[in-house]
Amino acid sequence: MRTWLIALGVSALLFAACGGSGNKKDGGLQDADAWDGSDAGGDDGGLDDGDSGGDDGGLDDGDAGGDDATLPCQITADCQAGRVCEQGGCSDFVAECQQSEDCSGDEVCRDRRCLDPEASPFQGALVFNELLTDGAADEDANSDGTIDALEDEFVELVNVGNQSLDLSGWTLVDTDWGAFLPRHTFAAGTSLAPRGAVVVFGGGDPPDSTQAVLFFASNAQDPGDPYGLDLDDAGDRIRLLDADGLTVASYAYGDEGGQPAVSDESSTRDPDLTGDFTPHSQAALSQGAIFSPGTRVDGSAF
Ligand SMILES: [Ca+2]
Ligand SMILES: [Ca+2]
Ligand SMILES: [Ca+2]
Ligand SMILES: [Ca+2]
Repeated sequence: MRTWLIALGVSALLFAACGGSGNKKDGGLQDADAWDGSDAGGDDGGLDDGDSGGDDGGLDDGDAGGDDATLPCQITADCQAGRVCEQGGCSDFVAECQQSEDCSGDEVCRDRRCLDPEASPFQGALVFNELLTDGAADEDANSDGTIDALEDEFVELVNVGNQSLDLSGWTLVDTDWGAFLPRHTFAAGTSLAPRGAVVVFGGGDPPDSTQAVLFFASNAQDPGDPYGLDLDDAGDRIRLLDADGLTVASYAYGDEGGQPAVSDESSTRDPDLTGDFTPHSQAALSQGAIFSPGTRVDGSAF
């Protein structure tokens, strides 16, 4: 009898432990952190925070077993509407909060996600995938015949959501933002389809845009520093802001924290869209290429 009771107790403890660890992972929008190059990887976890016991109750119920992840996916655009891509599978959206009191710190509850109050509602829909901050690398990134330290700098962003994004009035700003003006402002009518990429070079004569990739030269009108993306080699932080000035995505490197500063080649996600940042030539499928503006590291389309 005594042995039986001990066995029952151990089973209950194991059950509670497994239930708890599963719930830690199932916050539907934890990927809102994954794309942020400046983010150390921490996640507030919304309602999961107090959820160390076996009973998750409430908002997590649909996702406890993880068995609704039936379709393989890379990004949310691979899933049906209303579902999100998490850990390689499509799953139902899981609310993080119903009200701001459910969130930690200064975060607010918006569309059932815990978000920084400065965060755009579009956060997570678009990621920084590749950046060349050292425009003096040994090849001609914008393919205009000249290697130029300002003109060949670029940022590559990809729409990883399910819907086309209207980029009208969205801006790229760097650390100097404040008294300065944006490094680039997207023109009215600029639309980016799901899985579409947009590459903004510092200047020069970029390739013509295609249906899959939009190419631009930065159009900074800053009288103090009128030209280029101004991506300092030693470190900087560049942010994409929506038309309301709220942060959609950011990437910090070097002396601004976040990722290491990379010289003579770009910094890219490996694998594309979802992976951690690495020097481009070290990405698994790059075959030593030093950058790939507008394509995956192996030169194929997104
Ligand atoms: Ca630079
Ligand atoms: Ca060039
Ligand atoms: Ca700068
Ligand atoms: Ca690329």
